[in-house]
Amino acid sequence: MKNLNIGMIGYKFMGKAHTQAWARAGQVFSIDARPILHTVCGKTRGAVEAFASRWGWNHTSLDWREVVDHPEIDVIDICVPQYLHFDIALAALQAGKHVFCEKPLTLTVDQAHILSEEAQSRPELVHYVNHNYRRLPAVGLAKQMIDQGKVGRIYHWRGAYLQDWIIDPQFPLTWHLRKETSGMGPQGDLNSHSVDLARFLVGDITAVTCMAANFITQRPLPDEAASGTFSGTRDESGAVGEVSVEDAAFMLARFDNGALGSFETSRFAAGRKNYNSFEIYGSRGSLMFNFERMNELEFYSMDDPPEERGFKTILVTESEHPYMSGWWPPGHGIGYEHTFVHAAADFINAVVRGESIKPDFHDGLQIQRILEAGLESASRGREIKL
Ligand code: SOE
Repeated sequence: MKNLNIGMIGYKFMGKAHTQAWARAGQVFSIDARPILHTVCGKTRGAVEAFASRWGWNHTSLDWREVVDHPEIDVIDICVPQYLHFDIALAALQAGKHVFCEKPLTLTVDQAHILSEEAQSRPELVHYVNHNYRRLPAVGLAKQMIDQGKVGRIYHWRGAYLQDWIIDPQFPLTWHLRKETSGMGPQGDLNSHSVDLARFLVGDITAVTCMAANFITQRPLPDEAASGTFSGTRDESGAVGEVSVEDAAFMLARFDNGALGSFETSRFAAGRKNYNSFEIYGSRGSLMFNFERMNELEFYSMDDPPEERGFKTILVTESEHPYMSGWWPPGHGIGYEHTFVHAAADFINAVVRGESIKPDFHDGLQIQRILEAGLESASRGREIKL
């Protein structure tokens, strides 16, 4: 079996999730090539070396350009904050590498457009934006049921992606809260996932209208090296800086098939940890999903006799369910990290078979357009057509 050498840029939260995905994909699924943990890259020598030895990477690098240009490396895996995605992804495509990139694809539509064109001009390369929730068995089942007509014509999408990890005003101003490093607040970080799911399950979005809010406008400066997503450490100076992204955004959308949608996102929803949820209402039934109960999908069918109608909970752990045949017996659920394994397995197969994988950089561009239009609508106070 062919080896595929992976070069991973970044090694924190997403670096861990991706490493275990590359390592496990071939153990759990029959895939067409063997991913090799070739090189991991980061800024701080001691930390990147410690990561490599703990997680099984063969080499380390402190320079992403060296990794991108390395003749033995086939795939560039981008796990760094989004302000670094564009340069790395562009250089990787130009060096003839397949690219597996964390979301959202870029900081701006203009950058995403350039990446999408570059990818278009290199049809031999696989490019992928890691909206991992598409590869949850429950979401895959929802897609199958929609395609089988069980929900009928879709009238409504109701998405809510809520977290609470910056609700403390003393949580420091990490890169997630500055426009130059994150591009957007939860509209980019979280609604990018909801928009991806809505495009996967319902259809494309043609117009948006949105309101956004900032609840805390200044925060203590961070010790960036000691901080991560969900955990912030303040620096010792006691100085503060301006929050330059929204804290919450509530967006309404029109779909190309006539459905209406809503997308709520906030990092100020106390008690919501990773509440990535949606409801889909159609002419024959409804579906409900909430990541905090990720092994379940709720379904209401208009085809049931009226006296027996009600939401039923499907435990999505049968081997017939998407991706589940590789895992445990029925009732033995899976977790967050498994979505990354599914994405890695699909990506490897796409590379070997010369196929594309969704969502790709063209989808990443379209998602970026929708999110930016949302924030433009919030600042102008009117609907924006796409
Ligand atoms: C933080 O909000 C975060 O880690 C996102 O960046 C991820 O995409 C999401 O899956 C979980 O929350």
